[in-house]
Amino acid sequence: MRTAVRPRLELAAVVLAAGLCCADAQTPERIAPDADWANAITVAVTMVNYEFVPDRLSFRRGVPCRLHLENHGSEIHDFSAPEFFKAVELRNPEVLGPYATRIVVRPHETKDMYFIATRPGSYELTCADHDWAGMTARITVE
Ligand SMILES: [Cu+2]
Repeated sequence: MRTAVRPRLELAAVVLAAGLCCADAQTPERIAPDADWANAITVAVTMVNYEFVPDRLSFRRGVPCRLHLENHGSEIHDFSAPEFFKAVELRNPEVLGPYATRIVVRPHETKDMYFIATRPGSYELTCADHDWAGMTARITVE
């Protein structure tokens, strides 16, 4: 009886351990366990009708960064940068809401995105609703 039960317990332990491992892999601290988020390098961007201020953003690869967005305009603006989002590890992916490619910021709202850039390059930033009005910018990851 004892020999029949025991392998099952061991299997359960292995399954449990695998489950914990996978759950752990989804938390960002797994990506950078020692990242010092309290001292993340902050870049603040103000969104107005119809500009990003500043319109040249620069981040360094491999260090914790915080992108602080403030909408001072009277319309909804978004931080749309699909290629840039592919080049970073997001600590708080929920900031993207239902979209995978942009952060929507309502008038008078602020949002923070915490991330570590992983891929150097130059990335286009637009407000998807107002790119026609020249609301575009450029992000550089060094
Ligand atoms: Cu806009």
